[in-house]
Amino acid sequence: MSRKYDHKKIEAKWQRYWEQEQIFRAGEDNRRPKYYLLEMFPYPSGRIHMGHVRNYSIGDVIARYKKMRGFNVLHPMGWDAFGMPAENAAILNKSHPAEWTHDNIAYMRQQLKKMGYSYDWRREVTTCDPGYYRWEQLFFLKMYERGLVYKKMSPVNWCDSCQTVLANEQVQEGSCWRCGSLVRQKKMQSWFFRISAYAEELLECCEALNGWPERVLNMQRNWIGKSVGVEIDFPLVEFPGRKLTVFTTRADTIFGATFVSLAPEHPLVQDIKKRIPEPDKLQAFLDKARREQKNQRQAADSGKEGIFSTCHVINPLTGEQLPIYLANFVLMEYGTGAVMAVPAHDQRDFEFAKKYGISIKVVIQPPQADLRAETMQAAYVEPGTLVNSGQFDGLSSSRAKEAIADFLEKRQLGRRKINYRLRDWGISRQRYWGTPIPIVYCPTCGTVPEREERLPVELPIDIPFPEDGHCPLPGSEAFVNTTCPRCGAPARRETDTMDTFVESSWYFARYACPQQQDAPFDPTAVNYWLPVDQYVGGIEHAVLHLLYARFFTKVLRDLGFLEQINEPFQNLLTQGMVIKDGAKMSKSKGNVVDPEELLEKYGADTARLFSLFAAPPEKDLEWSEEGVEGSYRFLQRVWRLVDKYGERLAKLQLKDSPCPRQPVNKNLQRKTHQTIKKVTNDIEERYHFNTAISACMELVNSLYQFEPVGEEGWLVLKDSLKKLLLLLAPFAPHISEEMWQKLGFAPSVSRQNWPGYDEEIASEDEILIVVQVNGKLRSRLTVPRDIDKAKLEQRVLANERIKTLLSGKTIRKLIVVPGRLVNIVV
Ligand code: ANZ
Ligand code: ZN
Repeated sequence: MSRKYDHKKIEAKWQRYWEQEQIFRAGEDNRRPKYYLLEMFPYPSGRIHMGHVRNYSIGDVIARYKKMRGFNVLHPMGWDAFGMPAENAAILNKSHPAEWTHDNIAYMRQQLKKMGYSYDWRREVTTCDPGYYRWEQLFFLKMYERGLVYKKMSPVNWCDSCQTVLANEQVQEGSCWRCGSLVRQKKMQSWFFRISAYAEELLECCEALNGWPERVLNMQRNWIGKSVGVEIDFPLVEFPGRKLTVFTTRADTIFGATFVSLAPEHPLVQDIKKRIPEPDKLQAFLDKARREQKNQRQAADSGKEGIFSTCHVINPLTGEQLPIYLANFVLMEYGTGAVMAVPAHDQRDFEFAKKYGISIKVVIQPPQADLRAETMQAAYVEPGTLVNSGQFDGLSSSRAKEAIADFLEKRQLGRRKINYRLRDWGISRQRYWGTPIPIVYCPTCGTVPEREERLPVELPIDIPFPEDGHCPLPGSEAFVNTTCPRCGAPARRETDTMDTFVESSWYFARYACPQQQDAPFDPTAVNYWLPVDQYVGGIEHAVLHLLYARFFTKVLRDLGFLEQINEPFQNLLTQGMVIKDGAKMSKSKGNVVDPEELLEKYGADTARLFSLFAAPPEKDLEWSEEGVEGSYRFLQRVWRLVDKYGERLAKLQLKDSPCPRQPVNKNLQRKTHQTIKKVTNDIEERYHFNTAISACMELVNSLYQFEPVGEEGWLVLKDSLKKLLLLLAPFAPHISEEMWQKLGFAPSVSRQNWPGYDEEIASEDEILIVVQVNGKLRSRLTVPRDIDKAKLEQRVLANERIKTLLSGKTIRKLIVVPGRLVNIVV
């Protein structure tokens, strides 16, 4: 065995060993508790980056730790393999997206293997395989049957030069991220998943997700955006017999409404246009509003603009006529697209009223204050007591909301209503590299779902991929031409593919039975493994992926595919970013460190240790070359220790747990048990791997100070080193395996049980130290039992009594008898 720490040789050796011995293969086993550890699977972009290293190292520590704790661990890995980058790269390199993707997967797979992650590689899932996406097409069909999928005309972001719909994230300041041309809103037929049908359940279940960070839950709650309010019908003055319905959460303010604002897209605008004296001015306003991005229009600080429609409504409670304005900040997608505007109590309405000279009427008084419209500088938006509100005067806001809702419902002027901000999930993409939507258009039967027996609808691979980036599907006669599943006549296939977020919405369930041929899931396997016990991934998915996956889990449950689970991820750990020179490591910033360089120079164990040691998982991790070197030095330090004693210790038979009498030996044993306790708690309670690793470093310091004497000393040393290696194994598995073997233990350390600790041995009980000056008893001190020499001397010299005795004298010698006494010779 080599004496130098040769990381390359050692890492290759143990990776081979783990693979040969199938150490990380997982299978259902009812005798053992299961533990499903999952990291968010990567997009096969070409190479792994430091963000992956961090994410997967965190996951791997937990997986290895849980295995050592006796859990039957499932730890799979796969590829989120569809998506636009493959198409763009293919255009750039004149290759095919499939080829590019598979090459990348092959490269990244061997990179991950070099990191020594404990994946069960037999369970690898690749989402662009027909054997995977065929099940997604089946889910689509089942959802279609149940009305959970529908097609509708809706505005989308469209880039003329790229000839494609862009996701909202792909629109940057109104322009296409790829070619820079202006993106326009285009109305198109698109497919939607009815996630809104699950809004309430998705919201309610947030309460039960106590293993999730509160921050993520709040982002989900806000995204779902439940609002409890009232819809109120306002009769239209200029259109007799017709009504305008508004949605409000503040029915208590209805007496304060002084105008009504409409979304530019509201259907009533068409009627208004016909009778307005200056339709051109109105049209100019509408065109401008249309160009503005939705989010821009609603931002609190953006300019509030509007135009008077020349029409009016009647406030059903006061009988007053109120002017109708079109306003750019009212969104058609929310509520009814119409708002009763109360400038005294809504800030946007306040600013709008000031700008357009509309009156302001106070109807809510704060406690102990007398608001006046003339002197108000801003809207008063808090609850209060009603004034100027007829029969409702004197009621509190909350009571008035109920009373006014009752009043409106009784007279059929309005109704209680719950609104959600959550919109249905638009999954149509006019892209090639995605799962084909299994729908056929027949001239006689119309829109017909594909028959299950004809799945998968395979994405054709052997078609030319156009250089200008056009989607080749609509032009591929072989793909498009088919027969109607219902009548058999010639028909055409849908050429939209699904959003790639659909594949990542259920991959975690497929890992339970990736080879299953005749069904998406094997009930025994999914019932055994799901839900995921611990999910690890980036906060950037707080809403999108995590919400979609939760939705999909509930849909699959209701379709009967997953029976016993409501939620996919029991616990969620969101790791921070990897930062370099103050910015997130990213290609665009040019500050990336390629993990491959780390692997080459220092090895996987160092790369893992650094990314775990430099920060707790949720915090950002600042890249530091010195930090990497520090981790490397630490591993070498442990290596040398084992190298120094290994040969001798390998011959020594270790009895179960030594029972030392000597204080020095006892001290080391205590330190060892304290370290086990600390590392265990840091992992169990908070995943604070950084403090766990520094505890191991301290133990290594103690081991360096330790001089083994006699059989007892050597036994304690071996016991302590053995436990150190067990503690290090999840963090730096390769070197731990090698040193484990060097100490004479049979491989593999990865198969061992996590060490236990004895609370009594670990307890830091205190001892009494006798302090002498020139041999005479002068004082007694209580100190921790394992206090080191330097600290003990400090404590003695800081003692008031000793200080006075020593004043003016020179200390010639300080004799320390550990655990007993200190003698100062002056
Ligand atoms: C009258 C009122 C008075 C309002 C007041 C607020 C304060 P959330 O809580 O987010 O649901 N609103 C309704 N539909 C809208 C739309 N399509 N675009 C923009 N704003 C809209 O917000 C509900 C409130 O947002 C509603 O209550 C409505 O203004 C406005 F002192 O009605 B409120
Ligand atoms: Zn037909």
